[in-house]
Amino acid sequence: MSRFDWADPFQLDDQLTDDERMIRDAAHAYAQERLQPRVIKAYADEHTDPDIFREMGAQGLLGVTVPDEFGGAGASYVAYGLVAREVERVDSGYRSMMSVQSSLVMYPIYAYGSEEQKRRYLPKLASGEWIGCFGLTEPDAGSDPGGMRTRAVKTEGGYRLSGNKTWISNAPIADVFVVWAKSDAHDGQIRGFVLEKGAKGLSAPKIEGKLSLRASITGMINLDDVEVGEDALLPNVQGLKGPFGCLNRARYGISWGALGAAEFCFHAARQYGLDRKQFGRPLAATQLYQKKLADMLTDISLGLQASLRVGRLMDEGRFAPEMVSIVKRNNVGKALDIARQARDMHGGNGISEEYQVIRHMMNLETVNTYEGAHDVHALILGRAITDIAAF
Ligand code: TGC
Ligand code: FAD
Repeated sequence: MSRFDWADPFQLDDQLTDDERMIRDAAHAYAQERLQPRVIKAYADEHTDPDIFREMGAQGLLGVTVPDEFGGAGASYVAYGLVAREVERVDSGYRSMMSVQSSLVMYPIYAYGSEEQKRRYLPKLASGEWIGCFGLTEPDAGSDPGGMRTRAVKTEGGYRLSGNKTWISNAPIADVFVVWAKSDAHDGQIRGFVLEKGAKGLSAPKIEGKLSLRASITGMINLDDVEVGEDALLPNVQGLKGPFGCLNRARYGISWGALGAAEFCFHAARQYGLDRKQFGRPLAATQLYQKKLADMLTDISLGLQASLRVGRLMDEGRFAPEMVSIVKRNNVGKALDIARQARDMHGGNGISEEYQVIRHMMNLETVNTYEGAHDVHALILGRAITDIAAF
């Protein structure tokens, strides 16, 4: 028999390789030493510091799964998940910055790009010198990206792009834009294009007034007859499976990340309950308080084991997208419940920025919606179970 550790109930640590533990520890140290001290002010001021990309790049936290010949770390999907967990333990917005760059910008260029595209973009994205964004969602096409209106029209030397993307993480500070459009030269199929800041007709205004994910900048991408060369097209994929191939990776990372935020809230609620006395005893001495902690511990531990399993299958090339839907939907939904409970367990202090649980709670509302809303993942699973699409 071994001793029970409430902070690692199923001995997850033992199930990791030395490399994974090393990457996890480096991400933990960076997140706690460099991100944690600035997050409260960044969130209050709705400020995104672009230097964070360069810092993450220097720590090897961008493009963790991309081979090192292109500047990545060449590590496992489990390592990538562990990084997401450590960064999101501080703030979902910081994890968003990291995961868009890694899974939604570097991955498609690596998986679908030409050799020239890989050499031009990946090393600078890995170092954080260039910031990337991923434009799929449109004002009238969110859960249903197949309904997008953005068009690519063939020209003599390439393509002319027109349309509008919205709710795009990193867009206002991006140097590189991975944009998905229906292409008339390819039977109206969805194709990916890599655009660069400064292209004529390309603008990316900031979306103001977010009350969630305030440390991560979000914007639109307006494409007003943007002319690009043939070399902007991602040559090796067409159809919705292009963007979905990227989303599989990002959603998987989120399944780990959200549990990092949940762990922060759980640990904070535990400590608060031990420190705070009412009716002559610590809150943590009451049955209701302990039940809530027990529920949190259970959901976090089960969720981490499930993400670890999906990550191992991903590393072996044996995962199915529905597995990702299970862990994204479950872990984010549970994390949101945990953050709401932790907010309540802190009483009045729970609404203060100082205790941080309300910031996680607000962030997780976004995480529950983006990368496939909670209910949309239920419908993806429902289709797999019944063979009937109920979208
Ligand atoms: P459907 O008919 O199901 O599929 C069309 C084609 O795509 C293929 N496919 C996939 N391929 C790989 N992985 C997946 N997960 C795939 N899902 C579908 C499918 O095989 C088919 O291929 P082919 O060759 O036969 O054409 O498509 P549908 O239009 O019925 O889709 C329905 C649904 C609900 C699955 C889908 O539209 C969906 O997932 N909606 C959610 C949209 C979403 O997740 N948007 C995310 C935007 S990016 C974002 O939020 C970034 S936030 C980042 C941050 O800040 O962290
Ligand atoms: P809708 O699709 O209109 O959904 C609204 C509600 O209806 C949801 O509850 C949904 O579950 C439900 N619903 C939808 N369809 C059905 C159905 N058939 N049956 C039952 N219920 C249904 N997108 C990008 O491309 N790139 C990014 O970098 C990016 N970053 C984002 C950052 C932030 C902060 C936010 C908030 C969003 C971001 N998104 C990004 C967009 C995100 O992916 C979409 O918001 C998400 O896919 C949902 O689309 P929607 O907002 O249009 O909602």
